[in-house]
Amino acid sequence: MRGQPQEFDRVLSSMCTEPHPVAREAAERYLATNPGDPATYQAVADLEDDAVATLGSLVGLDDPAGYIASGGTEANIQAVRMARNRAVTSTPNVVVPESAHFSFQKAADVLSVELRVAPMTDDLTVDVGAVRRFCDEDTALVVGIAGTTEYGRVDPIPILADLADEVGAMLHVDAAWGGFVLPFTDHEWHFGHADVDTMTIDPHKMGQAAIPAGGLLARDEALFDALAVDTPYLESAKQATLTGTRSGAGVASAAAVLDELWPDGYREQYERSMANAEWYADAMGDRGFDVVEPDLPLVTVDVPSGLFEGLRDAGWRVSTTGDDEMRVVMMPHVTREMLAAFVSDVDRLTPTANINT
Ligand code: 0PR
Repeated sequence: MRGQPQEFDRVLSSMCTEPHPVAREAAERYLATNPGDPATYQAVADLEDDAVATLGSLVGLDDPAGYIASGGTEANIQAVRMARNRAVTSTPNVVVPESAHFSFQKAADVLSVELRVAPMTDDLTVDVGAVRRFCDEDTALVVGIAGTTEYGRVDPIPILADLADEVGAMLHVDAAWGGFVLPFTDHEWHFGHADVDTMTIDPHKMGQAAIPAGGLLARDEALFDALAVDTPYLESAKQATLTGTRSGAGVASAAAVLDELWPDGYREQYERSMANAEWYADAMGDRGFDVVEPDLPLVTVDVPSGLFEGLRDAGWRVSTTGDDEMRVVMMPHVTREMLAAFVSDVDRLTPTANINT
């Protein structure tokens, strides 16, 4: 077999990270199990129940319904599918913020729903006035993002919940990345803060589980009825997941790491990541760059394209937003030493970068 997986020591824009040691160990042990067939693979099905129960504690739900999906994309598609299948109209629409992850475009495409994209305000959260204008009697779902992919911002979830309620739509919160840091902030984002129906929260991002481990949660088990199909040749009668055979490795790793880190380990990680975000934002601000101040541990900085290319050439795995700002995500593998080395490369490359742009 050719090649080596990349090291994480220069990965700065990914939302994935090195799995926690307990996640890695559990993934390996459960590699050959299939939670899609719980009657045969009972042990991993029990672990999935544990993982969902702990995710419930993160998001203010006492009795959560849900499952470990292949990732945030599947969870978002399923949330749209749930709302579409429950809607009474034959021409359903879904109102999403402009900051929504591109998985909602995939959802709209495969599910034939109309996507109405509401712009952001200057604070990089959704313009609720626009959401209000876009909602009508055909709106099946309103989406809010709790930790946007590009800027780490949190939409006003309680206001979106009220707007959804006014038109009889469901409310989905995409906390795929933010869900493991938001419990340690003052934001109002979860089932306990507002009338949220469904949520995406991915253990394989900030949760430090092995890939694939996304999460879809719902306020009520009955909501999953809209997704269930009959499974005549399995011992379980119905299946509400999108995929059939699923990764027992992902499920077991999520259960193991949630058990290990919730809440104290995740709190410590949040504090470390946030301190790194503030340190890096200050360092770049001091050098005269335009910095989008971090709210969650994700920092976006406007840098000249020549500098960005220079950093890529130096081996840094960085990427940009749609507006060409360089985005650094303070994942657990991102240390202060890494950031210091990165900033010193910024210093080394800055004169060249200025000449190139
Ligand atoms: N929702 C939000 C808010 C996301 O940020 C993402 C992914 C998703 C949903 C979709 O999740 P899955 O990728 O698990 O289906 N955000 C990252 C992005 O697109 C995903 C990513 C992760 C990209 C690691 C690169 C990478 O190395 O930027």
